[in-house]
Amino acid sequence: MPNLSAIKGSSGFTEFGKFKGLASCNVEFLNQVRGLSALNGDLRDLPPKLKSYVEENVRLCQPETIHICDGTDVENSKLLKLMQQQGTIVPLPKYENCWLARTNPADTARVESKTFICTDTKSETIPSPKAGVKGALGNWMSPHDMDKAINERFTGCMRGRTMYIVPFSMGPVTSPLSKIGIEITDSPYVVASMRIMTRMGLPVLEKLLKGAEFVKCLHSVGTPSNGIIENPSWPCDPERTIILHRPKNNEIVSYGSGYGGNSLLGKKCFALRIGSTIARREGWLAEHMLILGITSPSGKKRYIAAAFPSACGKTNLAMMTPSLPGYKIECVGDDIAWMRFDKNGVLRAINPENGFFGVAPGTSRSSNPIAMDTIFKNTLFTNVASTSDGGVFWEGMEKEVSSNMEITDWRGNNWKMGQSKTPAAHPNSRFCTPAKQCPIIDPAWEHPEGVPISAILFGGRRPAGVPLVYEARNWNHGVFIGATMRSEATAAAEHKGKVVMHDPFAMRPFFGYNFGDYLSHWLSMKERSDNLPKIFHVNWFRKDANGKFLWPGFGENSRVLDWILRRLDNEDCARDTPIGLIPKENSLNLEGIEENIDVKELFDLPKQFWMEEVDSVAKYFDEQVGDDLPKEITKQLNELKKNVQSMKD
Ligand code: OXD
Ligand code: MN
Repeated sequence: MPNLSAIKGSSGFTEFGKFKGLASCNVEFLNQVRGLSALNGDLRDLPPKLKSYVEENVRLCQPETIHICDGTDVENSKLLKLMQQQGTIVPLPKYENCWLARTNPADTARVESKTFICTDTKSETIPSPKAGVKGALGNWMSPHDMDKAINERFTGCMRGRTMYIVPFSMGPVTSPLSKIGIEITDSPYVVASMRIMTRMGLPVLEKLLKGAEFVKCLHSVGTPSNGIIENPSWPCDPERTIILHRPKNNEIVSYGSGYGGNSLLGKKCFALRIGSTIARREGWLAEHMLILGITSPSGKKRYIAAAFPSACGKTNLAMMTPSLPGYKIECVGDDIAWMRFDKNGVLRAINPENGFFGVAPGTSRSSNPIAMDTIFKNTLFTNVASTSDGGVFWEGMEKEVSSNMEITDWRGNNWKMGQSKTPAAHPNSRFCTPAKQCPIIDPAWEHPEGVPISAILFGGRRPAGVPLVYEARNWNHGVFIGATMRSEATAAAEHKGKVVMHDPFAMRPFFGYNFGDYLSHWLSMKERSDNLPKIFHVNWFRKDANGKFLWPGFGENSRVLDWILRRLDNEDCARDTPIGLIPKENSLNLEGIEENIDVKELFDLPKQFWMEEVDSVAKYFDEQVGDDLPKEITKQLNELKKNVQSMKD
């Protein structure tokens, strides 16, 4: 049995020396590695697939050195030191082990337009849009074009750099629901972030040695074709950035960006895009959902999964401080859920991640005190503003810094509260922080069997027409509600403005395969259980005619969860409407709420709005999904149309 003792004994660094000039030959490569030091035995013992994956990419990328990551503290400290020397991060002395990275301003968000899924045929990846319409459900690339894109960008792209080999697990290492990945990257920032966001290092290598399969994740920040790196502290190649996925080979290739979902390949690329294709093959669900545990005043605990588009408050809901007395919320995850029916038909979920990569602006003592109690140690901040006392600042923290504090914005310029015209923190600035630091992390958050899910919520930012909460009549209706989700665009990707976009299942940027097939897969889950979770739609963001939010949100959302739990207990507190079940009059607990709530307007269903909504959904399905739309979804749409037509004006 191979062992890792040499790596374990290496005090953190597993460097395999200088590899200049050994670009071409397999045998030579391995011989050189073997000849280097006592550590070589480990490389020799690595599973053949991993060995050849590394070897293949050394040949392609031509790094100067290789570093196999063991995930230890010693290793992490060395990487942090290196990043400081390179100017990538600065320490934040106000806190314990916290760091701030400022990116190249051209590299600040996910790039959906440059993200592709590669399959033999286009229809495996995306439904065919109607003639003359631009597809909005993902981008396809042919295998030939993918190979070409890789060769054009990756050949020699790591010259002069270290290639890090990052073994990581999505999900607890011992869980049968987890999956392993290997990220090859030339970014120490990515390594340090992956160490927070995933389980990374030796325990994963051990599992690989026992024969576990892995998803291949190749990443480079890139080198522009003219060879000039404008901002050496944050190398990237924005013009040629590309994020590629080949589901057939469980393979991800990402070039040109060091930021978030573009570079931390365990997250969106693996856990959602490749994850959803594996989930389809294996009969489970990989979803863009938070997972929370909620205990009612009677002591009964349930788990809820909720899908909201990027930057719509998943982290806030997952860490909510309930305003309703007697309720307790505990957090399992804030972004991704992998869910599978067990042999008893119970839907079990794990959070495949190990940390939170949360949007910083808007997070404050008043909006999310739990997050604020989580993030001020062992955290890597990116593109937030900094304060003269060695701390951080972003929009929403105005009451949390004294007025004489000097602030430096995310670009490194002086910034004055109330005077500067640009935001202090980039709207998509982030904290990357270990989940276990969350004071309300659920005791079962790492249970290998996952937590049992009783309800699924869909939601988005809907300023008009959509009520605070409604319940699906059954599973198929719930799938339809997920399919028709829409939300105002946010800063998480490159979209601009307040346009309301279709974002089915909050997965539009993350589908790994044809959305029509994805819908069929969801519909087929019905066969797997007699005990399906109930499905709901929520909207915390409805506004009145003056543009003021009708619902206070945050901790008050516990009132909506209370109603949902009562529905799970089959309480007779719902009434049917053309769109689904909404709370019966006075059944939403508003006791003690400070605001004046216009319940009538919150639950109003304007006929005109819903007629337009039906038309917009019908147009979207027709233009974007066409023949790939499952018949059941068409049936649900016709039913909604009929119901809406029969509404009173
Ligand atoms: C995220 C996103 O970073 O959805 O979670 O963009
Ligand atoms: Mn997300």
